[in-house]
Amino acid sequence: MNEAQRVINHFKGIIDSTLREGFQFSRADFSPADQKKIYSTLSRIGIDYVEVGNPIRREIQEMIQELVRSRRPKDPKILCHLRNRSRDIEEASRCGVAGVNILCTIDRERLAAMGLTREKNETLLSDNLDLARAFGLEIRVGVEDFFRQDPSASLRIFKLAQSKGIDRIAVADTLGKAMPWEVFRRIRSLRRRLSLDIEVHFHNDLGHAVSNSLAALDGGANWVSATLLGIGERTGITPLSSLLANLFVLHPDLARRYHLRYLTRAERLVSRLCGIEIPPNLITNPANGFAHKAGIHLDAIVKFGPHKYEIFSPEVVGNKRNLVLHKLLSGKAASADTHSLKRLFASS
Ligand code: HCA
Ligand code: CU
Repeated sequence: MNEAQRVINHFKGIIDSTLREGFQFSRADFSPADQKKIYSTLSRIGIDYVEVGNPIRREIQEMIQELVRSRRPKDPKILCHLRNRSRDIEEASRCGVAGVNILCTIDRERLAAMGLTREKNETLLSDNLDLARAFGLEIRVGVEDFFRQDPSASLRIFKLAQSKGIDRIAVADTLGKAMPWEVFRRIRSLRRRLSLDIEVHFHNDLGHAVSNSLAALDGGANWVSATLLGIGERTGITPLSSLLANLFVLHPDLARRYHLRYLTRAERLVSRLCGIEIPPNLITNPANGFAHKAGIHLDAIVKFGPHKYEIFSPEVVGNKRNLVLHKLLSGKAASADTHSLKRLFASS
């Protein structure tokens, strides 16, 4: 089996965290109405799960309840992101969400500040998993800052989760420090030791979030956490459009399960709400995502068609082609009839 097939065989779905991790982006402050718009845009794309914040904050709780009330059966399932605390689980259950994403810290100093040892934390987790189970919630347990923590301590948390029959474990690269080859190796090792689903969450501090997500899928991960535009804490996490574009390239049939043509519109919505441009390195950027400027590129496009310099056509992600004629760069193409050139290759 080659890498592309392995990635696709392991992949089960996407957990969008624009309403949780994305809310932690310095420029984000989504009103309840904005959040409903984001949720429905994610639903249109066909996203499997949407992660929301912790309902112990009243405003967040009201928002979650509103999403749950207006949710239609085919809309993404809603997951609350929680700490390893019984109170959080009780509040989530009261909201009527499908499940909980519990995040555990195993850092000794952080635990000590909460009056906990690793052992006490594990007992607490065990009780909280029973509680969430009793409420009939789907459960995921994640380890924060996985790549800097002691592997055996993480494995103990995951084994405990597995023994309780929970649905997924999650690996969070909280600082965005992991390298793709390390991700592949560590996830493959977890895959060999555990039978339950693995979710991954990669930050983008070093620019590896997308590659790391793919390396994790290759190693045996099943679920990927992403946000529209990739927004989140600091430089954010895996951008949804990049992730889906990769899956489309690896396996066009699988990515047809998602409606990629809504991606540009969805990322434009979030860019507008945050008061920023769509970053130029995203395929959904309307000005440059599919812009062609170099003479060599334009010439090949004229002679053979846009596929010579496009990985797929802009319509796939709901974007548009943009031919940029510049007297210094475009060579002969620049002297061609601009209008007919543009008409010929402008996408609808
Ligand atoms: C954070 C928490 C988190 C959690 C990820 C997860 C991280 O730092 O805000 O629960 O999967 O990156 O560790 O986003
Ligand atoms: Cu994060």
